[in-house]
Amino acid sequence: MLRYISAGESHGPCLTGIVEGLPANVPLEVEEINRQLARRQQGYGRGGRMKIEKDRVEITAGLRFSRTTGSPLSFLLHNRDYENWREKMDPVGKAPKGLEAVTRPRPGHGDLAGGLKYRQEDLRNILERASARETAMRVAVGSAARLFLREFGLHIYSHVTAIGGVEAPPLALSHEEAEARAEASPVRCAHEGASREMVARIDAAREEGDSLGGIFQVVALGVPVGLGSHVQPDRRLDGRLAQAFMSIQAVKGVEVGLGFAAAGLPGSRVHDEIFYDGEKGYYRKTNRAGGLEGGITNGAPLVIRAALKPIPTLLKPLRSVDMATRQAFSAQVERSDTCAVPAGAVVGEAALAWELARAFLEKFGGDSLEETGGNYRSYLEYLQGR
Ligand code: EPS
Repeated sequence: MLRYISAGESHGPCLTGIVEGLPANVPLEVEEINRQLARRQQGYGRGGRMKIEKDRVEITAGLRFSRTTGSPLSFLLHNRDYENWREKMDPVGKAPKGLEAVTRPRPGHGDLAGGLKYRQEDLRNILERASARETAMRVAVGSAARLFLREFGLHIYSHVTAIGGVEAPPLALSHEEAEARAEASPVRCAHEGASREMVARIDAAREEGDSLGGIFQVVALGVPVGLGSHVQPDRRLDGRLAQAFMSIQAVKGVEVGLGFAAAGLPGSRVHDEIFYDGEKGYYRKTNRAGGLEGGITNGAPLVIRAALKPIPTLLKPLRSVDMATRQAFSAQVERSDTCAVPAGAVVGEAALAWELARAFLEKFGGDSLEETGGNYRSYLEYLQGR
């Protein structure tokens, strides 16, 4: 069983992640994990915090000479910003005199609900962990999962399809080309014209002190038929992916394949007809299902989209109520991201990698990479004969 848990506040000393269940002998290049962390920090529309941080993972357990040993892996990401927050965020000792509590919940954040639920007078104790800073660790552990999947030829990429109402037209590009163009775009959008418009829309929103949401698509290639299962709700891979994507901060909707568009089309234009060829075996001419049928991967590329709401920390004031005085106020904020959709796409890649690695290990098992590989190859041989 592959699992992980993380801890860490946005302005605390560090984020910590423990991963258990990756087989032994998986090559994990720390530089590759760092490359993914850097990708998450980029994207037009990010705010001042990203100029402070330069995320690099420190792996302190479970890895020896760049190979997993099968023991739990321990990941550490330092928050450079902690230097500026030491007084307010020290995990030990006593609160400094005159420490100002956060009592003004920001609409759209977990502040109010979390503060009430956990009986916190200082909402910082909620917002620090609710922050999307946590996604840095999701990318670190997702990148380890991705390196494992790479051993079996799986590849994941993403592109942004909409920001602030600017929609990229549907692409008639190969996966390779879509990926290359997205990587070259400041907003991870594979359509050049739309990419420029998105940048302009972000500039306009920043001027107005507003924020923008959008949609990103994540694709996994080389996924074998048979990951996930139809037999229980919690084993359906589409359900698990929905959870993994919905739990990314600011994600408000998830689609698989045609997604919501399927609701408005007749069945004859939704389902992917099945064909057989002596060489290829079973195949489809379309992939409207997005690679999942019955909660099981069907061998086609996995296609997941997620919609992000605009970041709720606005420079433009929104009305709220101070929890200390119950008085109405409207707050001005000093620092925020205008748009985090490109970063969200990179987090989405990590979420997909993680869930696929889990499903892969459930199907093929193995305590060492060699054992997993042997099981995988024997399954592929069996499929050859079908
Ligand atoms: C975030 C607020 C901003 C973002 C942060 C998420 O941080 P700060 O409050 O320090 O300006 O930059 O994202 C990250 C730190 C990150 O690494 O992505 C929030 O409130 O969710």
